Amino acid sequence: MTLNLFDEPAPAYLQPMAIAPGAAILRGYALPVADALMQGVEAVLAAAPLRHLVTPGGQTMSVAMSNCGALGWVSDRRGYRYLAVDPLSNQPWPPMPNEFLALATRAAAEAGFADFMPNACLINRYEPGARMGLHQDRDEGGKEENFSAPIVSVSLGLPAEFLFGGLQRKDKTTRWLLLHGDVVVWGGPSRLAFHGVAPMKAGEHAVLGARRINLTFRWAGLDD
Ligand code: MD3
Ligand code: FE
Repeated sequence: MTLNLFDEPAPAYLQPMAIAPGAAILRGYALPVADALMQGVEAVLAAAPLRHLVTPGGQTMSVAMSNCGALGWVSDRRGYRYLAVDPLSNQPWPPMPNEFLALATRAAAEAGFADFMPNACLINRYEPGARMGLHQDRDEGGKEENFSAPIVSVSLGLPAEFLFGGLQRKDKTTRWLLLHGDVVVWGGPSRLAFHGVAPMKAGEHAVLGARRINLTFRWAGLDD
């Protein structure tokens, strides 16, 4: 007897699981393209190296960051903002690799955002001990405060304990383990939810070693 794959139901990850209104997790969705994504990451980082940004309050972030696409997120003593040029090189950020854009738009469509067109991809690199405090992502909205576009996140490498809260800092958080290949789409009422990442545990991922890479795809407007 031959297994007819065409009669199989769609794999579970093609049914996005809602974790909150507007937020859907697609477990393992990026696994088939994880190696291609990592090739893109290494190419971007060769042109725009990871760096530990300083917050407006003067703290050096434990997560190292870079960007690709038309706009990149930066932080320094003057504030948080999106820039078209990498301040380290005074050159445009590297273009978004085609596989990045293809995965992000396909995942957004699975979650109900058919015409997501990201113009920014933030690359976060976590080593053991790195963390990200509870925050909202508000810098994309521009002057118009337009948050209609979702954010798509892709996790690669070591697992992370992700904290997901509500629209106010004091709201209680739920914890989600994000694994290599997981994709999450954050839109609608979840777009401005507080969230963070607990300190990373030590570990060794078979492909990435002792690190986690998180890609977040965004549509960002400019303030001017
Ligand atoms: C929920 N990054 O870069 S990705 C960030 O794992 C950031 O590196 C985390 O928070 C990381 O800003 C979390 C998941 C994520 C990203 C954006 C969100 C969740 C979100 C925006 C709104 C709500
Ligand atoms: Fe965030």
